Amino acid sequence: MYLPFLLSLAMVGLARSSGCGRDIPSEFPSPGSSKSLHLPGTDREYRLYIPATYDKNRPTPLYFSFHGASKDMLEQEELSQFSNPEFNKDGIAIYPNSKNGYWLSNPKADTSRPNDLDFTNDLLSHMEELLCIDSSRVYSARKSNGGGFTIVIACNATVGSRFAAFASVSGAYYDNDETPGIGPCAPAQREKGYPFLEFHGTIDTTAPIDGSTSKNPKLPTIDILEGWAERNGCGHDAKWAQNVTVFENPLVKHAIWDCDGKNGIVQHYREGDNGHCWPSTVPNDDYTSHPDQCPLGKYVFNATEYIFDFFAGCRLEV
Ligand SMILES: *[C@@H]1O[C@H](CO)[C@@H](O)[C@H](O)[C@H]1NC(C)=O
Ligand SMILES: *[C@@H]1O[C@H](CO)[C@@H](O)[C@H](O)[C@H]1NC(C)=O
Ligand SMILES: *[C@H]1O[C@@H](CO)[C@H](O)[C@@H](O)[C@@H]1NC(C)=O
Repeated sequence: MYLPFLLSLAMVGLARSSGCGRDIPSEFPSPGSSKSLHLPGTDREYRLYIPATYDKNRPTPLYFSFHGASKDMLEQEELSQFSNPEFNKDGIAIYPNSKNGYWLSNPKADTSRPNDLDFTNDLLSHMEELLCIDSSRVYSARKSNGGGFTIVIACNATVGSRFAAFASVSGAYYDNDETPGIGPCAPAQREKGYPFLEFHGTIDTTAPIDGSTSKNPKLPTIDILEGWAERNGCGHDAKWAQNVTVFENPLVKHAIWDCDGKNGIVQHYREGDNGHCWPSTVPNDDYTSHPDQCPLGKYVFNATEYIFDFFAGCRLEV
């Protein structure tokens, strides 16, 4: 008799989306599986994974995972392993597909409206309406060009403010101040700031860690990290609080910024002897298909594991 009362007490603090209490729509995957779908009323595709533990009455975290340039949602599901319950213990994973292989921020992206920001915003609303989402625990992770798009999302006051934290693996960071539909970085103000986790290989030649001035200019990773440190309340050009060795061979350094009482709000893994590859201790497609970029064949840690750990500590105030 007291059970519903106890249950409702247990849910205090969670942000229940309007989809809570609804049955899973018949076109969606059944719990424990994935399916490719279209966002209704658009030609945009995405892949959705619902965990076996899904309960329509319990708000569930939602993890976005965006593919790299000229890749797609299926490849990203395989690469990021966000549908693998060994990494993703209990969340819904969603893999949006780009229009033409490129995300807004890449010069080759299709910038016509509705653009990738509109799509991301609408897709999130669609999920919140149809599934029981914990709106304080919506996250965004990406690879490469997707990594650059992470920044685009975080920088947009409307869309970025709906995500609790951001992760980028080997991000390609274009300077988008003049790009139509993006413009200068202008995130909404919020107390908890914008947690940002970045991974980058020191021998990446696609999105070089120190940036590139060649045909597709990209910004140095350190500028991106310091930019988020500054927006999170660290001073201009703030140095990291720690930069520790986590593996000796290959050398992996973990840099952490503590800003304005928000410890570890910006973090970075600098991966020695790794190129444009999603770090994994089990060889993934990056390692098997691009031995030139990923000469070690696999890596000493799993980026996915670190991403889920980082996200677990980040919630929006709702
Ligand atoms: C932010 O994204 C929203 C949703 O896509 C869009 O309508 C708005 O124009 C964007 N804002 C800026 C400043 O670009
Ligand atoms: C951390 O230390 C490494 C090696 O000592 C250095 O190359 C790097 O610039 C430092 N900082 C960051 C943010 O990686
Ligand atoms: C990936 O990293 C290795 C090495 O630390 C662990 O042994 C694995 O358990 C881990 N995989 C997962 C799914 O966390």
